[in-house]
Amino acid sequence: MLRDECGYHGAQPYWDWTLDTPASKFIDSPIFDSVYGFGGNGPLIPVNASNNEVPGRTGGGCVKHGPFRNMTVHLGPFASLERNDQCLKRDLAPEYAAKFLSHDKLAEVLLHSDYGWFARTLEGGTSWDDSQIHAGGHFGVGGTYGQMGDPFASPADPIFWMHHANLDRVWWSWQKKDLAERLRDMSGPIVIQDWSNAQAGNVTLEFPLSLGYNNWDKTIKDVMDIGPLCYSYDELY
Ligand SMILES: [Cu+2]
Repeated sequence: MLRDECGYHGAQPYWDWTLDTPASKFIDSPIFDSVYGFGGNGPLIPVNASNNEVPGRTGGGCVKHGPFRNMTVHLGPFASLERNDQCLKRDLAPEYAAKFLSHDKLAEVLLHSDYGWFARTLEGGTSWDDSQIHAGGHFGVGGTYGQMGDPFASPADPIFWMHHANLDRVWWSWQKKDLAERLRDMSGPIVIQDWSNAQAGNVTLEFPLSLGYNNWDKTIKDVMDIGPLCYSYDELY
């Protein structure tokens, strides 16, 4: 639609966060540039004791610079279905981000030979010490108060799409290391973090993907190969 209806002829960008580590480089990353990027941090808001403080958070308020400074987010916090207009917020956590978005952490993920361990390693655990690259991008940008740290409202921050495009690039990089095998390798819990399958079973290649609004119902099997999805990556890890 961007190409056909809006005349867009550029690429779909991704955020290679490994380039923005160590922590001393994070806040000055070009992705947060206020002219050429997505704008940066919000001003520091002291943490409320009832909130789960992301280690080393530095912001929390409304994004004040860049193209999204006047953006209104309608959803959130969390699973609320009520319209709730608010500003776009960021709460950058450089030390946390750099710890979990490093080349070393990425290497741990890519080392696995089956998808189940690849995905489980990419997700990490539920404590701040036990995160991994997925959480690294979310809480490194969203901290305690930014939308990126909210599992429901995070897609409201345009940076979300850059982070998830890169996670897709990580997955494709991993698949390309043994493509014939890995185009068919799928597992993992249906319910998030339910590694012991206490709440539901594992996904399979037949698992349905409903894109509702986009009127496109497929199964996981149909999206294992990015070739038929008509895109590729300029560089793989
Ligand atoms: Cu995510």
